[in-house]
Amino acid sequence: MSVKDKTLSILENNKGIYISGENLAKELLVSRNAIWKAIKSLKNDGYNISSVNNKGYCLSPDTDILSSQSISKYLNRDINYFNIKVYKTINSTNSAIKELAINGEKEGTVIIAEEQTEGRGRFGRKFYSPKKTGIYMSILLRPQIHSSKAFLITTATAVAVAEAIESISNKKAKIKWVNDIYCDNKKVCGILTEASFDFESGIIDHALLGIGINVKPPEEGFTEGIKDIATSIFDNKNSASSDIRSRLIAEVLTRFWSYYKNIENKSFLEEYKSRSILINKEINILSKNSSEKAVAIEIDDDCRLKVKMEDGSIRLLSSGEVSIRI
Ligand code: BT5
Repeated sequence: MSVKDKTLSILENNKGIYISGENLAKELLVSRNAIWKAIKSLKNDGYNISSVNNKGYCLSPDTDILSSQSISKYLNRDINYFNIKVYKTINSTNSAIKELAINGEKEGTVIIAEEQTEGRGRFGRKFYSPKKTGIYMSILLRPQIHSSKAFLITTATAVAVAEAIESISNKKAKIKWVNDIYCDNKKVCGILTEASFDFESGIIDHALLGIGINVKPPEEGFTEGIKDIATSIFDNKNSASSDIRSRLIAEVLTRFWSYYKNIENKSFLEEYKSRSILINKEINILSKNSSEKAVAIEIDDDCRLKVKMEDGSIRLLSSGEVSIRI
């Protein structure tokens, strides 16, 4: 870690508290001039750090900038599995992590962005990713599981996100099969898992787990196309603490990791089923060229949605094939 990164780490852990340049220099075993340079560079990055003679430096408690330091302070020390990289703006965190995956990057690398210019959903759809109010992150995974079980990654993540949302807010989080999280009957989160596997064995080489969460209302509101279906966890940007996104990321990572370690045990499946908003509801099954009505009956242990069609026939839907509209 550079002096700048280490300085930020100390300031993040002591937000609102003055620390003298001398103490910072002592702790990091560098000169006071090196600390001064690090602070200057952090200020250039937008950090509000006040410097007062005889007191030292203080990071404003209102700081709302994502960094690996702002997130790591909420991660339990034994979760040193994640290597977190944060970008101000990026086209898509899934696209960025794909490049790393192809170049052999190891499991546990996480790319997070303050904003995405080309955030992606499933089937080529877009994911609106405005700056400063949401979480856009992708995790590189190398699970040694068969590609037919890739759905477990999305399922475990949906439960991890729903639980994480409830741990930092007073909202109830529900799951819309297969990859959406809903609060107050509107979508707050979408999950996009893209996997590449060995053709001969069918074993996954890498999976790119993308998670997009609307945490606070976007500054310019939701776009026309989604304003009736999308919402954010917090209704008002002032009702959430400044570091809420960092806390939420840490909660998601921690919960996801605990499920992912033993993913084939499916310990999250019952929770997934119980949070479903589709059961007993009339739904529209959308595939490439058609829309059919049905009633959702249950989710089975392979996470397929069992539905009753209008003609009374029963169908089992797999996640990769269809979308559901309520
Ligand atoms: C998803 O697809 O919801 C998966 C979204 C995954 C986004 C993450 S962000 C980090 C990573 N990098 C990426 O590029 N992507 C991942 P799907 O189920 O296909 O839903 C897409 C649909 O959700 C759109 O067609 C809109 O109707 C709606 N939508 C778009 N943006 C939204 C938003 N911010 N909040 C709620 N709904 C949205």
